[in-house]
Amino acid sequence: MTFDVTIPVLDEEATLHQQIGILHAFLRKHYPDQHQWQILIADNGSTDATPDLARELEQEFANVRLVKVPRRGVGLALKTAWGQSQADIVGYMDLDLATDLDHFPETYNRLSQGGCDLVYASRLHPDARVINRPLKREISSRGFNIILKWYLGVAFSDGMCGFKFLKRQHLDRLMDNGARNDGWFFSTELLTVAEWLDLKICELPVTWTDDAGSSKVKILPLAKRYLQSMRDLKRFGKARGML
Ligand SMILES: Nc1nc2c(ncn2[C@@H]2O[C@H](COP(=O)(O)OP(=O)(O)O)[C@@H](O)[C@H]2O)c(=O)[nH]1
Ligand SMILES: [Mg+2]
Repeated sequence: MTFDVTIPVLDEEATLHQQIGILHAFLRKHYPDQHQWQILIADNGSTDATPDLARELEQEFANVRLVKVPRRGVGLALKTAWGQSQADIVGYMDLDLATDLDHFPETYNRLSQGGCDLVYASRLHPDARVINRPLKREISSRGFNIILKWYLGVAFSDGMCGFKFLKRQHLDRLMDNGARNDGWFFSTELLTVAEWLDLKICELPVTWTDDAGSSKVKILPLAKRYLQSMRDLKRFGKARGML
């Protein structure tokens, strides 16, 4: 099966070249056929040298592509990149490669032959290993997922982890049924709507190494937006009779 790995980026000039190099070398080693896969760098509104560096990476590697997105937002970046994709499997991971790359082959196998429709990384499964996570992120992540379970009645363990892959054939249905957010909440919507649609969702306990210093996430404003988005999603699901 073919696959596209999307990396959403915003002002990542300091690490873009190095991290894409690591990812490309890893994928090349495991999937030597360079026509089987692409890396899509989805940039929306970087004001530093990120787009120029991404262009250089396009020159360096035949299967790396820059996807330019007109407005800000990780959800919008992913929807744009996946919308242009022709691959059987689409998904994303964070540029900091916080989720250990060794989980990718297992993800691919479970989608291509394991009967899974969507595979997501979980940091909250008892078998996950989480390294260097600041206490406030750990607490907010657990709290957020508890609220999700209670408010939306979902069964998945970790809505926000930046490592998810799915069969592209399901994407339109997911988006038509509520996975629409332009921001970070899109990541959680994907799992929620996949549950509503009875897709086969597979949880992957992962090794996750936080690089908290580089995080762009501001917890309080984000939490407020999440809560609003949760309410909108619940309304949408109810109106559609899915919940
Ligand atoms: N396209 C896009 N990417 C973003 C945006 N904000 C963050 N990112 C990227 O999303 C990924 C995760 O960001 P990060 O700050 O590490 O989040 P954290 O690990 O949850 O603290 C990185 O690859 C960022 O470059 C955004 O507004 N648009
Ligand atoms: Mg990070």
